[in-house]
Amino acid sequence: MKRLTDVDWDTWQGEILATLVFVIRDGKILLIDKKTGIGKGKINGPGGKLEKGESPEQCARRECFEELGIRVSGLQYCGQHRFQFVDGLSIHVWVYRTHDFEGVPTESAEASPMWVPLDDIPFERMWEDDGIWLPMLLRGERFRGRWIFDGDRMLDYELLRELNQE
Ligand code: 8OG
Repeated sequence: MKRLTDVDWDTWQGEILATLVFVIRDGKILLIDKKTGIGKGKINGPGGKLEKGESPEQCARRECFEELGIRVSGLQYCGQHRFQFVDGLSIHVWVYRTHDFEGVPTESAEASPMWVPLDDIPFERMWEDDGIWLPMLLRGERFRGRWIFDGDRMLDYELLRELNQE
């Protein structure tokens, strides 16, 4: 499995369901140095796996609180990604942005927070795909991505822009 066409996307279901949240305020984006889990050592937005019975939005809020101690609200849905790894792992990720939160982002066992200027995002320390779709999120465009990864290495992808309608 190396290309998008090697996967039957009609029947594809992520074995892991997860979320990502990007808080943007005063020209800066809130990122984390991820200390555990998938993508440990990379810079990312807060987020994580859905728990049983949880909606993606509930998961997004819970993860922001668990990882950084902040209460986010006003989450705007930005898009979805389907990640297929060649070893069989598959992850379906719902992505949100917001500028509303309460509390002070604080380091936890899972994450260390950083505010980064929007024109200085450290893409070289992030997942390879982020440099492709995060600019769309910043422009307020909605997206739908499908990606093939071999470990950290991106092998193939398709990124579509969606109409901004629910
Ligand atoms: O629970 P855990 O933190 O391990 O969940 C995985 C997190 O990693 C989840 O927030 C989704 C996120 N994630 C991937 N792949 C990618 C990716 O390619 N880019 C970004 N930005 N995040 C990813 O699983």
